[in-house]
Amino acid sequence: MNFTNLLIDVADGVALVTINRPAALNALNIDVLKDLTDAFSSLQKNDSVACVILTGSGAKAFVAGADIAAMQPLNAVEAAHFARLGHALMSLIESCPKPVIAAVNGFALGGGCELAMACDMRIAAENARFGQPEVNLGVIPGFGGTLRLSRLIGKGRAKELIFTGDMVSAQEAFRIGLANKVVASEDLLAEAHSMAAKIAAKGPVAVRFAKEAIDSGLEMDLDRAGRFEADLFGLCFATEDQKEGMQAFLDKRQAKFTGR
Ligand code: DAK
Repeated sequence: MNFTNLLIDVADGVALVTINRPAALNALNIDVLKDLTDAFSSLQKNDSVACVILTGSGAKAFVAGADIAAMQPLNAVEAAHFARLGHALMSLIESCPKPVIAAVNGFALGGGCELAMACDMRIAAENARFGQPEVNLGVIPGFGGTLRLSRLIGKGRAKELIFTGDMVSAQEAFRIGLANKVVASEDLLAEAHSMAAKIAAKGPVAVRFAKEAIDSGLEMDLDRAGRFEADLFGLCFATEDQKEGMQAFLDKRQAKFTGR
């Protein structure tokens, strides 16, 4: 896979996807959105990939937002097209059958914060800054920020961040549940790889079902969500991994999962 705006490295079941536009702090223009869409479409079908890490190149930014220079002249129809591309990408990442970890190595603003929130987990370097500063530019978050931020940190805090456009530090992001953990900048990728390796060693079907149960379950009432979880639990028993996982426990040995 070769992309103009991305670097992709696959090793030991983990794909590292690096957005590579450091001169513009990895801002998302149409080409980056399309590259990311193609990359995730391909990675989700790649059997040698169990987990994906998404990060930005350079020490300063994960993604400093949608590309303001590219957006400024858009008319309403073009802006809606741009927003749809962004929404489709966020949904693709969110519904990716493999867990996606955002390794946030600096500014995650606007579309960058939205991209990080579409990932399953966010590990923040201590220099990370999160925010939805769109109101400073006369627009609102356009790639699902109003939806995902309020679901992640609650309505009141999401409104405060979106209405004020304030940035929060990595520590504050951790405190309010936007970041899963904060690590020293030099340890960021090692931490992300360590989490990814831990996940990659589990039964891939079980991890995928767990992601589905959490994401879809949160959008249902408890009754339906409970039945959905029970169905997915039942489906696990149609896999070789369930037999192997439980047999390995009984044999007091490490399970060897195959994803079947
Ligand atoms: N877009 C384009 N270029 C950007 C950029 C961005 N979002 N952020 C930074 N850059 C560029 C700068 O222009 C500069 O380029 P040169 O001047 O060197 O050519 C280079 O990156 C380095 O940036 P700075 O010189 O500004 O670096 P500083 O350290 O001084 O400041 C900063 C870093 C992150 C605080 C600052 O760059 C900044 O405030 N950037 C903008 C952050 C921001 O507002 N992000 C939100 C973008 S709006 C929608 C669809 C989507 C969206 C909304 C609606 N619809 C279609 C409905 C989403 C909107 C957004 O994401």
